[in-house]
Amino acid sequence: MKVLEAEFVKGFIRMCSDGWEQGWHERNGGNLSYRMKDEEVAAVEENFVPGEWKEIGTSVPGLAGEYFLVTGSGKYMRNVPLDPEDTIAIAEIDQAGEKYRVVWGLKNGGRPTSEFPSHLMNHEVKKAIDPRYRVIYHCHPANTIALTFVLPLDDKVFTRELWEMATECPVVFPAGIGVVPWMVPGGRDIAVATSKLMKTYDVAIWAHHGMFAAGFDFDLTFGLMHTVEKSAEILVKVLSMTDHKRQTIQPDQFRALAKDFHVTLPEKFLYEKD
Ligand code: 2HA
Ligand code: ZN
Repeated sequence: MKVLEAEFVKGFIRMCSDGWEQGWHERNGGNLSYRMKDEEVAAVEENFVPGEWKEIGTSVPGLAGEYFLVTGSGKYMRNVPLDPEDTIAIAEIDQAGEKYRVVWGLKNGGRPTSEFPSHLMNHEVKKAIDPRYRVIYHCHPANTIALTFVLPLDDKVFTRELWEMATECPVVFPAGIGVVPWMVPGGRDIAVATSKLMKTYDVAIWAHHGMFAAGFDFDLTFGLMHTVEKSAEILVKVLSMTDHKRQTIQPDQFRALAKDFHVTLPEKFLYEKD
């Protein structure tokens, strides 16, 4: 089968254009990766032309031998649907989890996203928790980023404030949201900090930069990002009108919601406010 005919590739490309249409991918901002299933590798491997092995820049032994569909460094999300063979790639991880090689795509050269170390370390953590996790998505959504200038950079505050903005939020991200303070992007340190949060959460906010989300498939991961950013948009509107909410969802109301919707909401987020 041709790579571009495979359903997982079509889903990946659609997610890139959906993110662009949301305004989350100015210039070459943001990146996406997908850990391929064995049957998906088998269906397209006849097209593979392996390139040189290169250092990942970090170690991911839990991903040895895995294949990833990933956006290219410096590539624009808005161009992915127009020319996927130039903008995305399939990369294979070596048996030590130290190196990768491009086996398809990036036909005009280049390498996987500059955030490949963060993506892979997040994938490694998520795969160990539940092998159904396959998607890691990074974007630059304006409202979430705006909040990192006014809210304390604290998991508890971000989670609680975003939960309060839309009743579906605690059901969509019951584990909460992690926050990484400002760090230099692209390197191992920010990858380590993010993957540590991914042990607990499916969402990590990078202060003054953007957001990472993890999920089982494209719909769930895009939907998660969309829900968090929508909630952030409502909070930005509220904070633009007033610094005081006249009414909001209360801790006991969250507890009642958790019971009916069969989710566990950690008590650390249901603190009493002054
Ligand atoms: O340009 O978003 O964090 C890609 C990025 C880097
Ligand atoms: Zn970024």
